[in-house]
Amino acid sequence: MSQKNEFPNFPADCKSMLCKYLTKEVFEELKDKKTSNGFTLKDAINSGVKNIDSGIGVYAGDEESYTVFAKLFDPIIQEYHGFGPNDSHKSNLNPDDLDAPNPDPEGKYIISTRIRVGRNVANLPLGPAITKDQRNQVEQDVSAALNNLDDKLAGTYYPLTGMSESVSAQLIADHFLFKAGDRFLEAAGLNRDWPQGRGIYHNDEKTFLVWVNEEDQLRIISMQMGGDIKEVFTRLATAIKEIEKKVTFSYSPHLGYITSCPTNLGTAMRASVHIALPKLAKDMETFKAITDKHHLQIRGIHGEHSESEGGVYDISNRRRLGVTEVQCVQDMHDGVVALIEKEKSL
Ligand code: ADP
Ligand code: CIR
Repeated sequence: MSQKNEFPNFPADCKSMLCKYLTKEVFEELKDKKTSNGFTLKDAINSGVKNIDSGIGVYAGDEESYTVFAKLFDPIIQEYHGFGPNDSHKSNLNPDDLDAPNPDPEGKYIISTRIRVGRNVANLPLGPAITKDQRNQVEQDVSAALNNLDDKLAGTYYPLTGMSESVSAQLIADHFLFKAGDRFLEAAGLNRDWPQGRGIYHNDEKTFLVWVNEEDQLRIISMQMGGDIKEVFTRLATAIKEIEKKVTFSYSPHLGYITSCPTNLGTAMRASVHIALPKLAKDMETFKAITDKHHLQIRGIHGEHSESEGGVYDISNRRRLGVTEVQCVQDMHDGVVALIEKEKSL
């Protein structure tokens, strides 16, 4: 990183929200500010400065970053979530409020369903500003809490340190584990001291998993083959409640669950299916019209910034803040029903 605290030069074709909203005026106003954890504007924007193909390009080092650097974060939050500085967030994790019968009971289109939430521990910096000791303490406390879970959530915590290359490669290929060396996270300071302090907890069936100290301190995940969205949501809601008995999460009435990336604020929930839509894939305009209408995002099948393979896509809710968890999953369900209907008609 350049040592100078100068306005970054973005190329003319840069499309990130960072280059859109970091005007010279905003830069001048924020460039010498820091949070009480010492997190600066330069730290917050480094990922988008180093990766000019970022969609967003900014990360928070702590909850305070969202107020100290509000002139930059607020317009990004407004554009991504449609959520203003005076709006407030509300949470609803009650599966009884979800109307989501399996959109594909014959299993012709939906390969698998996954719902995750991000969580961070209250009163600690977020990953981009956390110290090594704090990160290791989070790992200790969270793995101890997880090792207390029982019944269908009972499982084992596997630290990344000491995990063989072949085991981690298989877990990544099977969509269970986060990948190493992500350049967006690297530039955000989220890969410091890798692999120490990181790991994955899962039950035997690998239907309930928790990532520890990746982009957020916890990513709580429920997943299974097929399209039973309600079962996946119910398992997730139960797991969150159990973990909350032992760990207090960072939550604000305005921004909901606090996360390092502003796209994850609020519910911090991404509910997705891996779905085969080979015919619709040949008409991306129609495909995108349906996903836009239902507030959905299209990713490739190896996660963010990956490509589709064989007409299989990762379809998930886009909005996470100012809508409840039930609404996030409802968005995904209703959009998937519409996508399958269209695919059938082609
Ligand atoms: P995140 O879900 O935390 O936003 P990614 O987009 O990188 O992060 O996805 C993480 C992993 O989860 C990737 O391996 C991705 O393929 C996998 N994944 C996402 N949705 C599904 C799904 N519905 N079924 C199976 N694997 C999935
Ligand atoms: C980027 O800006 O592309 C990365 N920092 C990831 C942003 C989060 N992704 C998203 O759209 N949900």
